[in-house]
Amino acid sequence: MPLMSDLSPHLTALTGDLLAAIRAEDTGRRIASLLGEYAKAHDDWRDYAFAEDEGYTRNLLELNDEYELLLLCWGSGQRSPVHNHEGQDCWMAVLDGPIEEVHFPFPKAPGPLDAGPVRTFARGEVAFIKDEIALHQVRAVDGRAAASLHLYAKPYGQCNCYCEVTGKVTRTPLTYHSVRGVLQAADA
Ligand code: CSS
Ligand code: FE2
Repeated sequence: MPLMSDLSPHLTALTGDLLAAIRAEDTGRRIASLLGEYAKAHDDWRDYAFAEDEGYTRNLLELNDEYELLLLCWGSGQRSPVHNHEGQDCWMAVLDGPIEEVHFPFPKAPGPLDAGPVRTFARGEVAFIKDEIALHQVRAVDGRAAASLHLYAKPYGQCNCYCEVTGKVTRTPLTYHSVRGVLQAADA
């Protein structure tokens, strides 16, 4: 586990509330509500935000045995690959948007992927996905940079990324651009 300094007060409160909710096996609705309320009310996440021209950044806020909380920063038009979530639950709360999510039904045969439902989320709105629902792709839209809070329960360090055109799957390590505000070496 990386060394982590203290978090700002509202994020500290959020990480504690999330841990209590997950340990109490609260509903997904409770977790979504904690994330959404934070996203509507607070801006201290900006202390941990880094943007990059090359692509969206993954900035670690909290990592424990139960979950991982990341701040993702999306430049205008930047997108994730189509990907899975390693059998884990994923909540995405928009901090600054809008952000578009496209579902892709899990492919039944080799070949191009079929896009499914598309939804757009504004600040304070929360998306939920897991592998039983679909694969997905996420991107910043409307010519604006965006930011989102991602909770993965439990944490994972690699995922499957899919080429939309061929369906080819690539096993992809998931790295951190920063850890609680501290930039990481590019090969970390
Ligand atoms: N799963 C992607 C972001 S979209 S949920 C990631 O963690 O980089
Ligand atoms: Fe995702």
